Amino acid sequence: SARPETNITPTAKPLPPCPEVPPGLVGRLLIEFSSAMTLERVQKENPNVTEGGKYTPPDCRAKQKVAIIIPFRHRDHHLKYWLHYLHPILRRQKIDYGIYIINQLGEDTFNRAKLLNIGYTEALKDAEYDCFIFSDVDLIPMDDRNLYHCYDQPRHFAIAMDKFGFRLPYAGYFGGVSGLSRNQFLKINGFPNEYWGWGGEDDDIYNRITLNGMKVSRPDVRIGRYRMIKHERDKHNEPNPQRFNKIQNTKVTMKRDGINSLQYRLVQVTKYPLYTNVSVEIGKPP
Ligand code: UDH
Ligand code: NGS
Repeated sequence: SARPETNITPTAKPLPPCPEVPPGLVGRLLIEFSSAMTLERVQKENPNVTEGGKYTPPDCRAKQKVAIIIPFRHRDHHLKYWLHYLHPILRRQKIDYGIYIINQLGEDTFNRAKLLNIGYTEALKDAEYDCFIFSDVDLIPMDDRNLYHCYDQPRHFAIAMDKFGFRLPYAGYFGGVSGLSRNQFLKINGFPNEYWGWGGEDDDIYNRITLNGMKVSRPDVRIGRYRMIKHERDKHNEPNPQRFNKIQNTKVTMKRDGINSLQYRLVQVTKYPLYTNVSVEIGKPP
């Protein structure tokens, strides 16, 4: 019998799932910050990154959609290197991702963890992300086997930084680059909003994770290596004298201070070719 010819519409073949171990990884990388870098060059080298700094593997279906969140103010020089190194690494890792720069407007005291909470919130307004990776702008992985996706437990990626002699500075260190799934993030009520200035907010996040019955997951020390771009201490991010006291009280404060109490003013969202810029007013310490 004749087939109904009108039903023959060409349908795209469904993509296979991305392999657990991406085949194009190269392992150890040479990372340096002496050659000049421009956004034009990075754009030319990454033609498949789409507006807002997004990328989806063309040949396989990634299990997770990953938002990469960077707390930011006055670090354009570092951002160029970060984009130069990370876009190709993430592409080889077959990550389905978007890059979000959370830019604190004004010159009041910096607040890293609050910016990260804003990044989580704003990224979810943009797309249905499953996984959130929080990275300082000056940290570049030295090995592409350090896969930027989420794990069964909250992940600490930057475990062997050059400035610490390629070791953890202390067992509970959770700074630099970390990653939580949406569920893991909500389980700890997100991050604290009340750490103004430098220090302690990463320790508070570590406390939240362990107090909520989770454990930090880490890569092998030979793989979790990082270079930090050397720089002077920033203005308006002085060490917070309250930090030692505050990290003693996470168990109490985490219930009221977190994603459930986040307040800020969204001023502008701009989609650039290599990243999405989210500029915000976050207030100042009481
Ligand atoms: N950040 C900014 N702008 C700032 C402050 C911080 O973008 O003004 C972001 C940036 O992503 C940075 C991250 O927040 O990587 C963490 O900043 P930090 O100051 O807490 O940490 P970092 O280790 O510097 O980069 C600490 C002071 C180092 C002084 C060393 C002097 N030799
Ligand atoms: C701890 C800080 C952390 C910080 C870590 C590494 O002492 O926030 O040092 O700092 N905790 C407190 O101050 C309570 S670093 O050597 O990178 O400047 O991340």
